Amino acid sequence: MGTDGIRYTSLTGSIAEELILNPITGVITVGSRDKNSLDRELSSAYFLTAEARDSGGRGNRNTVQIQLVINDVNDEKPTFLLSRYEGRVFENELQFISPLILEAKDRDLPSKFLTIKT
Ligand SMILES: [Ca+2]
Ligand SMILES: [Ca+2]
Repeated sequence: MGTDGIRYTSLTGSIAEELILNPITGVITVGSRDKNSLDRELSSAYFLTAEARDSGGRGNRNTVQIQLVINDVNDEKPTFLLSRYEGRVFENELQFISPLILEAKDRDLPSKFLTIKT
């Protein structure tokens, strides 16, 4: 049956249930159940194993490893390290008694497009 008889018969791994393997074409797509299931902030890469069999999916089998890399998007908002900040300044003064510094962090990767040069 040659190449025409090859079927892509299984996809296994920690997030295999989130993906769909077309048994005829071998195309792997993301399932539509939950688009938030691929979260770079949880894991930036996954490993899967795919299997192919000849003779219409009933013959000899072989497997291949797949590394799926999750590229980052800016989907996390900044979070402040404190829930509330307080500053104090004497009236008629221009400077705070002690510096008032906000600090926030963001779980996304650093942006490649927003660089501030001084
Ligand atoms: Ca962000
Ligand atoms: Ca992100």
